[in-house]
Amino acid sequence: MEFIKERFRLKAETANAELKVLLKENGNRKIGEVTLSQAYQGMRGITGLVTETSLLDSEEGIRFRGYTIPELQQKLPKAPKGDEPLPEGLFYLMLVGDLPKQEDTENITSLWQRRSHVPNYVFATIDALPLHTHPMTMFVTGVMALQTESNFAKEYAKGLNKKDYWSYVYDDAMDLIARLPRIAAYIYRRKYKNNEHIQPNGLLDWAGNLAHMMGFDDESFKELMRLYMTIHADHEGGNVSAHTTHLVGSALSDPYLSYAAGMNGLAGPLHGLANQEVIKWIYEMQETLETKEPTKDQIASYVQQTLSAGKVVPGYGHAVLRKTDPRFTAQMLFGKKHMPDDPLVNTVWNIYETVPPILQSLGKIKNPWPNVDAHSGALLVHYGLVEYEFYTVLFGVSRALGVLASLCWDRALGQPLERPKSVTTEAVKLWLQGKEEIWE
Ligand code: CMX
Repeated sequence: MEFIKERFRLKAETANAELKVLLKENGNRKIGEVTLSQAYQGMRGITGLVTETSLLDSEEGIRFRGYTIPELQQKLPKAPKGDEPLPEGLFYLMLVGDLPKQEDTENITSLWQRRSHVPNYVFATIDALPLHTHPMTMFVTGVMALQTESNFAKEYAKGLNKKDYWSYVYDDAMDLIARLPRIAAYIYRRKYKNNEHIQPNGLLDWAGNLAHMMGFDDESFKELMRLYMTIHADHEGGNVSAHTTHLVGSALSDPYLSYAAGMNGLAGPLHGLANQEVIKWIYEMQETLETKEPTKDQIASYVQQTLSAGKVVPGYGHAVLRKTDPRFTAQMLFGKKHMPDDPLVNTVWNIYETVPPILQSLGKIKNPWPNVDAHSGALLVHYGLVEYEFYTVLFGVSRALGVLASLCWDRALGQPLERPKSVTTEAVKLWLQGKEEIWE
């Protein structure tokens, strides 16, 4: 058994035993109440999910297995001469629950390299789509074509003991994560680089190889990819991509089906697609104002135009966070280190100084601060990755680490089919009139 699989098995075995006792002794304790507004308004603040890999604090931001992003930057293993954490290490941390050693991340790099073969029919399936297809549609199509490779689906069809679900989900998760950079890079080169593809480099780490296959061999771009793949990986369980992957997986849909479903959610403009929307919005602002470097006053007037047109300011606001997203801050620090004079990056920082007070003054927006998507595009543009429709694919490759590590835990802990109760407004009205008992 692979070393990481064996460590995960041992952790899951202990966790399962602890959970049985915990639920036996405390299963009836209440962890919250649900208001009518919550049922109607996107279930904000309802605690109804268990996700082991990360936890989001509205003031402080994300912690992965207890570690903040700056702590991960300090404690996770790095590439030779690199400063940024290797996403392999974050995956280990999320799956096993402990900080990895350098050799653990190196071993994961090798495991993913060995598992990274993508059959030709997957590329042919992507090729069948017209070139104007959005990269996220190509990406999900590629993942779906790859579903024929699912070990879980094959074994389930033969008849699988539920105690062994986790083992095949783990194998699928590892295969899928290993193959995603190939698929993403293929889409990028097909759509934007004249179909001229670049073979993987067997000496590179997972994120470094993605950069290489996309055609970006600059060392600091590889560092950006390592940071990018780390900070976008997970944001606890209730966000659309994580929750969808978990929900679809609860039907015992295999990891390919579950992850593809999650990616369809990530492709929405209020979620991961916001990263392309931010750059698109900045380009439109530059065009409207006829300047590449708008002043803060000009930005403020453009923000007002956006709001009066009934649109959202992309990259700002969050369903849970109530402060500047530490994923934004991590990217800002990367920008200050690698490209402090880049005009677009400086515009992102000027927007950061301009937008929050305007949003705050509206009185209805719960979080006027930037989220992860407000910054990522400008860093990519700096290195020449200007094709912003592609950005959500990068987010998606990273998000695989968190949602698939979580899916392994879901099956290892025997999480059941998810099926919350819904009500009709008619039933609510009757309940308010005292004519309906609390519904079953
Ligand atoms: N610009 C303009 N209006 C905004 C806004 C923004 N950035 N953020 C929130 N609002 C509005 C909402 O649309 C809502 O308006 P109505 O009452 O008229 O419907 C009101 O403010 C209250 O919303 P909220 O409770 O503060 O925010 P939600 O939890 O409903 O929504 C989010 C959160 C992220 C969807 C929202 O802030 C938004 O649309 N932001 C812009 C898109 C974005 O950046 N998404 C990426 C999030 C991170 C990620 O998942 O990648």
